[in-house]
Amino acid sequence: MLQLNKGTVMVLKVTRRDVLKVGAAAGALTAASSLFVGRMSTIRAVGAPKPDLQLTPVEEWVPTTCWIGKQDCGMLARKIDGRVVKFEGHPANPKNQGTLCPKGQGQIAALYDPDRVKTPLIRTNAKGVEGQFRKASWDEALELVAERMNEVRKRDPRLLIWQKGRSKAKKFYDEAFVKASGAMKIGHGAYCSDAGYRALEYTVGTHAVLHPDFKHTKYLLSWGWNITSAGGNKTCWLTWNQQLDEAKKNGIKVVAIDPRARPAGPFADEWVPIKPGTDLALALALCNMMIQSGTIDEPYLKEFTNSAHLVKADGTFVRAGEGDEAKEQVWDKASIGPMDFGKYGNDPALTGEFEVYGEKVKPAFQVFKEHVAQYTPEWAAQKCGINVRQIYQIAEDLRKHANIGATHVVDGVEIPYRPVGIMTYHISQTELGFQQVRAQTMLMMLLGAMGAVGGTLSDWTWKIHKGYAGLDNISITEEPNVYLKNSKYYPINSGNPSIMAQVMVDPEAYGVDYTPEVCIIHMANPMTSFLSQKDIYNGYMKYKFVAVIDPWLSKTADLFADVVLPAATLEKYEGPTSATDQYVGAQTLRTPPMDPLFESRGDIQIYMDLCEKAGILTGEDGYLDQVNKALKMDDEHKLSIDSKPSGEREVFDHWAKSAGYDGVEFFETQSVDVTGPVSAKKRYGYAMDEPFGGAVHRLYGESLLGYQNQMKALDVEEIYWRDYTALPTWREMTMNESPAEYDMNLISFHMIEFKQSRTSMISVLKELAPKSRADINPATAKAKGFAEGDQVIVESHNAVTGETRQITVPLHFTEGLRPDTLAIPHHYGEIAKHPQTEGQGATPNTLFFTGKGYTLNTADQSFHVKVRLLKA
Ligand SMILES: Nc1nc2c(c(=O)[nH]1)N[C@H]1C(S)=C(S)[C@@H](COP(=O)(O)OP(=O)(O)OC[C@H]3O[C@@H](n4cnc5c(=O)[nH]c(N)nc54)[C@H](O)[C@@H]3O)O[C@H]1N2
Ligand SMILES: Nc1nc2c(c(=O)[nH]1)N[C@H]1C(S)=C(S)[C@@H](COP(=O)(O)OP(=O)(O)OC[C@H]3O[C@@H](n4cnc5c(=O)[nH]c(N)nc54)[C@H](O)[C@@H]3O)O[C@H]1N2
Ligand code: SF4
Ligand SMILES: [Mo]
Repeated sequence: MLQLNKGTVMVLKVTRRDVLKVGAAAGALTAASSLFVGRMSTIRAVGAPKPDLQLTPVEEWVPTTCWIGKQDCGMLARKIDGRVVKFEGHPANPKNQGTLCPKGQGQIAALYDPDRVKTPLIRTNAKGVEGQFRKASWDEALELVAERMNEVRKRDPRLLIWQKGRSKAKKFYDEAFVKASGAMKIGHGAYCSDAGYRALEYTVGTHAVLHPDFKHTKYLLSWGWNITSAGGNKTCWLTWNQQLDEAKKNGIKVVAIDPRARPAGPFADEWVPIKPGTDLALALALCNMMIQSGTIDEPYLKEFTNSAHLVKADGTFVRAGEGDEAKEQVWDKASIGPMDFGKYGNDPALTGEFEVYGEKVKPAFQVFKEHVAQYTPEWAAQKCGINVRQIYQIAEDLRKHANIGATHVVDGVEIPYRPVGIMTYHISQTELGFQQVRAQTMLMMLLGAMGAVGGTLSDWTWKIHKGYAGLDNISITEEPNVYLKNSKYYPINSGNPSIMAQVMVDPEAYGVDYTPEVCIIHMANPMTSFLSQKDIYNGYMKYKFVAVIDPWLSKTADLFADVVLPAATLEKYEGPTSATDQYVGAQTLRTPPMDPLFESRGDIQIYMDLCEKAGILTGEDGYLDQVNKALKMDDEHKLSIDSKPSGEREVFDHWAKSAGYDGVEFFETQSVDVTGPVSAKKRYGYAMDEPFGGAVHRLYGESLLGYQNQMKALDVEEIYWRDYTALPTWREMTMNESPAEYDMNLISFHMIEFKQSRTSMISVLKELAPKSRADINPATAKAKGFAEGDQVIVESHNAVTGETRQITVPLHFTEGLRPDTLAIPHHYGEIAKHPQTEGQGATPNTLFFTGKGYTLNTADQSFHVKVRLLKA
């Protein structure tokens, strides 16, 4: 039976008898789908058809989604006699269009891994050392977790922490469980790209970092985008790569700004081997050069940004009116006087100096212009350790491609056309990352390229996040929570578990009067993924009870779990998930190709079971009620809040019906609902009914300066307030204060073979890259007397505390790396107790530091430190 519908693949069942028939009708099949032709011939080659139907193996292709990666690529699971034997890319999913990366293919080994956690486990030895566990029933394990969770919840809900890693099905976990249990959620973003998220939320209001509009962009600054091995803004791997490939055919020019050459590899037209952590210097110099050459989009700056707002000598805006009615003033060139910003018909000045209410004032743009004048290309070349000619070339290319003033009609809407884009994501996690991403965004703002056709986009669709208003109106508290939310240390705060760990060790030092006692860890492996390992270890030692939900005995579980609850891998329902590639809208759901293996359960099932035991499943504000709210279920289809659903399938059946499908079967058979092209009005901020959703883009960060003033008044050290400046401002990096013998910059990166710390135990992936290593330029290594493959001690130095840390790794030579930089990949460090991870070698997360100097002003983690090499 072969069914095709709207180009979407349905469940396909084939027996050998069918193959004979298909062989006879090969022409028809070819017309139907070339994908299946390949598969049929494989089946035919397996063996001659046998007439005995009893022995006929049944082949099925069942849809599911990749469970490893962050973009849940669509997959078809090939099943023979009910057993999954292979995964292929689902052709109808816009995100991967029939392809899979090595990890997508490799997850077959994860599914059947005999070393998964097979039953719930209960710890029998002390914490902080290799774990000893006994098997337990689900009932016993869940009862124990529920009891410990309830005890603290009732005493003081602040004592219950829910630690999440990279998100999936947020509505079930982050929203419903957190609300039903009252736990405090802490995530992983402070190690991912949260500094960039905060920068965009604050500057233009979107909740994401930066990416180009591949269909139209002609010039791309691939700014620390690991094209060949990682995801960039918002994706996992395949989506952007396919779009880049198309864009290359259409002549896009790509400039890779990265200490390593490999990331952009053959896709880059030029490699700018920047010194780690200096990207802010480059961005500021480029802003200066754009202004100097007059390459600015004046209408955009005047109408949609605060560039024209008049700034007083104390750094605040001139306002007229009282209280909430007070309006920012601009200098109206026509009436030669101040006027409310945005008032119809005004033509505000961007430059000059004026006198208003007896005070000398300047438009924010003028202040910015004067501020960046100090950042010359020659200065930046020296800071960034690059050839000044490359900076001039970038400036020239930006000028050439920006097309200021041009428009382009998309979907019948005329939209400014500025085909210059930036892709940037994880490199927001550098010492100056928040202000760096702000400066990168401001560079695009000067050109009018934010939200323009071919320009720089951010989220999949242009939406204003609550952070836009929220980050502008923070009330600093002197009694912060344990991760120092809204504190005088980190007013803008990404919720960093390493900071929390440091606070847990010494709460009084930060004015915190409690220490959390119970932690539920879901889909996170803090001991290997988070920085710095030593702080995480010390923090976790403070917990009285830790439950880990994980398919493997992660390093974190091994050291700290009192209870391990075995999660299924992809054999579960999970979602719903957007499958958009930014041009086509689509919705998908993970549907299980088979039942959970061993005694594992799907995560959503685990939460329902746990909530039932804790008495918070049913009733108003219980888990089911919260699920209804999170999924916006309509009245007719919402789950009963009086009784437990029969399973995850029933929950998703309700959701699917509420969302207008016939039921969950739609996703079990078709996998993805492709809803059609994303309209220009949704994609381009400019094209929205109210451009940019009404958000005034913040070139000038008045409230940032306001936080600095409050922080100073609260007597906090300069190291905390120094980067709270209205305009991104360069300062020398803390790490450069380490003694000169720490002469190399350590960086880290993702590898195509692995996904974070969730794949290093997968045999077929581990074979591709068996061991950790430190990449080094051969010239540097030879000058230090090292040969390729030598084991070396890498020693890091904390410029604030003087602490040093060491790991031992083999050297790997590559010409494609700055000579002053050492690069150690993520993914290693014996990330789970597992035969495959034994002897894989060290993680750089042992070497990095957290806290003063190494944590950004937004409580985000920097991934840079100074190191030296010693003979092992
Ligand atoms: N040195 C270095 N460190 C880094 C990075 C780097 O570039 N260099 N990158 C950082 C980045 S960008 C990120 S996003 C973080 C990610 O860090 P984490 O959020 O900790 O992500 P993972 O490492 O994938 O950890 C996921 C854990 O969840 C488990 N798991 C996997 N699938 C499931 C599931 O379906 N259910 C449950 N319950 N558990 C599951 C895995 O076995 C693993 O133990 O790491 C950061 N750490
Ligand atoms: N195969 C694979 N794909 C992944 C992941 C994975 O683990 N494996 N992880 C996913 C996740 S969670 C994320 S967050 C994304 C991350 O996607 P990316 O941000 O594209 O990837 P990273 O490897 O984190 O890339 C960081 C790049 O920054 C460079 N770099 C380091 N320091 C600096 C610096 O100071 N300046 C500049 N300009 N460059 C610097 C590194 O050399 C590296 O090439 O990838 C996603 N996709
Ligand atoms: S790109 Fe990511 S989501 Fe897609 S197959 Fe690879 S690991 Fe899975
Ligand atoms: Mo990430």
